[in-house]
Amino acid sequence: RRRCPTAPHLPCLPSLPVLGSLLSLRGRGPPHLLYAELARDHGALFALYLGPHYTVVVNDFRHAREVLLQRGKDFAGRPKMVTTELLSRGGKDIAFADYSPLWKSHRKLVHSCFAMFGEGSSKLQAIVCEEAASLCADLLAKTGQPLDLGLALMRAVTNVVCTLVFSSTYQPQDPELHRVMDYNRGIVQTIACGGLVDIFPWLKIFPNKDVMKLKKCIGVRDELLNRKLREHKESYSPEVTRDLLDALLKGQQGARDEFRITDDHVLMTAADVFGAGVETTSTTLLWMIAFLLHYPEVQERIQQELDEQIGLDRSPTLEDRGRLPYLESTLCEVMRIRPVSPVLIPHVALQDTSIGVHHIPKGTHVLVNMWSIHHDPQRWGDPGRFRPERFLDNEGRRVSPPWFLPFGAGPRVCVGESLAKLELFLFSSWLLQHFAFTVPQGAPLPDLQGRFGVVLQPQDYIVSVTPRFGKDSDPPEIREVKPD
Ligand code: HEM
Ligand code: PLO
Repeated sequence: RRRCPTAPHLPCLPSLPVLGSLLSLRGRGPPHLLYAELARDHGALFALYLGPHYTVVVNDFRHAREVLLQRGKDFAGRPKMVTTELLSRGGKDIAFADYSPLWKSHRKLVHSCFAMFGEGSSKLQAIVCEEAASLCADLLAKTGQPLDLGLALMRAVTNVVCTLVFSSTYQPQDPELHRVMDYNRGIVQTIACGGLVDIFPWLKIFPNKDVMKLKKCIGVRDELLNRKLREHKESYSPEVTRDLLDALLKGQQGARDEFRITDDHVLMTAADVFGAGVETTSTTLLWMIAFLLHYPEVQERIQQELDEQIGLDRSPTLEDRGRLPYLESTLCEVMRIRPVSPVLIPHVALQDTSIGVHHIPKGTHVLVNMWSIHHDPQRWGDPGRFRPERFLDNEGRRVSPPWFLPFGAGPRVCVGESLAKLELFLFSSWLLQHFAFTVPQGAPLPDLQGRFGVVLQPQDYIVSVTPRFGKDSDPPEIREVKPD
């Protein structure tokens, strides 16, 4: 077994000049499973060369806690990759931008915008409930026929972020909505997926099918974003902050020179929030329904809890959060067993530092394999089984162990965490209060393996929805939630 010269006790995969350790990795399935398998042979922390890049792979909680939290600042960098540089115009966004003072103030600005629109204010709840109501109406019209939930869910979550970012929404048949879904799909499948151009940047000089597809999708996205920004600038007034785009324009004007973000930063931030907001939430909800089809007893128990705590006379609101621990623990279990981001966006060591007893030189790439952490048999009994009860204590109260980290942690923690949790709670409670989800007759159960990309998505599947209220009882009243 090879050792790394800088960390003699850290196992290192065999590597060749130029190729690095690629020969040990080729054709062996999606990276999260491959790294989990390598961790079984080499230990939870090992190193490899992805092309020229010395990369350390973290597979257990103890090391992840050091990288993300205890020495989070040391590891807050991001590598430059061909695909993410294209997507973010050279790192002018939040997620794929390397650490810098400008990035720090930019991230802070986005955080404060979120605080203004979301989290504490009931404006966000009103937006989500309106979309949840529209989603339920959409599904009600399709009862009895097998359907692909993806489309309806995608519209609902897209409209939430569209309202937050641009103050606009889409009708179901809007061709622009379909364009957005198409370009997102293309980007998810090609961006930062450990593809060869990200490992060997010089490959970009050759025609490459994936890079061409990515460029085309980015072109479609940019046309849409440019139009939105133009319209906002035309109607901008400093007295009213309609949405995130207005707040960013305002933040841009107020800042000192060295912290002033450019128009490109504003656009790329909108793109991040729009992209992350849509793909992650819709994917988690799709995984949830897929698992509920496999585990109908879990679905029934959630519905029993909804019936007891809320009934059919009113719709769930955020105040009901503490009253629905089983629903909440099911959402946690979904994010544990199928983390949307099974391998976090790569981190980079900004200075010489360490993980465990091992020295980590500045510039080392670090991959945190959340899949391994969420499937560690030492921490989770029977990790392959879908068991929401693991997030409940003996009294039925919700508990969350520190090694459950679906949003990451530390300086690079997800900026949308509270928005995501709020949306997941409201959408899932509205959906399960209104409908029973079953596998259409003759159709197979959804595949639970997932389609690999930057986000781990389920394969498309179809489902039947049946309203849970009979002919004699009215559906729950959809009451408007008034903003403060
Ligand atoms: C980063 C998970 C929803 C915006 C991340 C990271 C994870 C994550 C694991 C990376 C942490 C790291 O690199 O160490 C999730 C999950 C979601 C979700 C599981 C929903 C179920 C959202 C939403 C938004 C969002 C709704 C925006 C509105 C971002 C951004 C970053 C990020 C901008 C980059 C942060 C940075 O690099 O500093 N998210 N996310 N996410 N997320 Fe989320
Ligand atoms: C989703 C497709 C969009 O077109 C572009 C985009 C922007 C931000 C990305 C997001 C995609 C996927 C999920 C990511 C998010 C930033 C943080 C989030 C990677 C590629 C996660 C889960 O880490």
